[in-house]
Amino acid sequence: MKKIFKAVVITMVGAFLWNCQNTNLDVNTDQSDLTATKGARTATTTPNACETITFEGLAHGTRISTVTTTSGVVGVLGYNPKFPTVNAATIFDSNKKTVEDPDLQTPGYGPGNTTKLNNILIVQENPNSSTPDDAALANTRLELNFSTFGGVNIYSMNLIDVEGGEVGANVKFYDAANMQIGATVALPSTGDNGVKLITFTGAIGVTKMVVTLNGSGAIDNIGFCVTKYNPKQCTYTQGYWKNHTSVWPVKGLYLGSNYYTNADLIKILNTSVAGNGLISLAHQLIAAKLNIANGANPTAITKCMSDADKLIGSKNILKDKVSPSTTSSLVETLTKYNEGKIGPGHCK
Ligand SMILES: [Ca+2]
Ligand SMILES: [Ca+2]
Ligand SMILES: [Ca+2]
Ligand SMILES: [Ca+2]
Repeated sequence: MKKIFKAVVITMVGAFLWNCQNTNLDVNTDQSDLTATKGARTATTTPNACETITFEGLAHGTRISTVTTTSGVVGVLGYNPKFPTVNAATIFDSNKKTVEDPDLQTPGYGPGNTTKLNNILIVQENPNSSTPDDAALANTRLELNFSTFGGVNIYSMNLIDVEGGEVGANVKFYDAANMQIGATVALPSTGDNGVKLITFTGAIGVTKMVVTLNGSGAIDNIGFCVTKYNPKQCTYTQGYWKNHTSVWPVKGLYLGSNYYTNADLIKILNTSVAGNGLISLAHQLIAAKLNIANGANPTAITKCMSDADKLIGSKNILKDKVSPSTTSSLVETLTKYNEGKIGPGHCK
């Protein structure tokens, strides 16, 4: 029964791969099968395009769905599992010592809470109430969506009042293809009324940031820069990367849900295809990911890469086998990207 199901899934995946360049196709929003693409993109950012979302200029209790920055409008969503259809993202003025939430005051009595944060962002406990009050519920989350102006590099955030049983809070970053970027970042305990500055590395090309608060708490000061892919960062073929392993910009890569070190990846590149679609796909996917890690703009193949990672799933490249017809359209598109026929162009 399980085998039949697997075969059906592979056939379905194979069928929609034919259109992997078609950006009209829906992105799979089922996050259960998202795989991490470590090997941080080394795209550059321009310092003057960097800014911080402070949530200032809005009244205590304002329900918000967007915040305007000089780079563009950022979508804001607050998810409260008790009121799943209501956007519960709410401004809380932390200058106030409220009856409901004295532990959200800044400066305050908690560890590291020495600076005025003014407005902070909470998930409202009861969206029908006009009194701002953070929800003490598991799986409340705050999402920031940067997709209207492309990818951003998220470098820091303030976290407020995450303590005790609330530990388990985390941050996830997603790219334009809704693929998770890097690993889930576990958030530390701040202590009661505590404030911590959380810094992120490798969160580049982010279109959506999801902060899951495992209870009451707040966030502020989201530091980001607009990701600028260097237009001169052209693409190289898989043959180039195979023969220039000393200049690889990563220490390893995810192919599907498995992580491979550079030694593993070199072994894969030196394995002949021999009628195995998984190997031919891995050859082009490795080259594409190395090109992107090297700063090449991934826009032309983000959907294809996402499809390729989904198709590979938990398969072991060096042990498993897939029919070449299942992977051929993906291989073709990734090869076009690596050879410069689509995307930023081949390196001169
Ligand atoms: Ca603030
Ligand atoms: Ca509360
Ligand atoms: Ca508290
Ligand atoms: Ca709390």
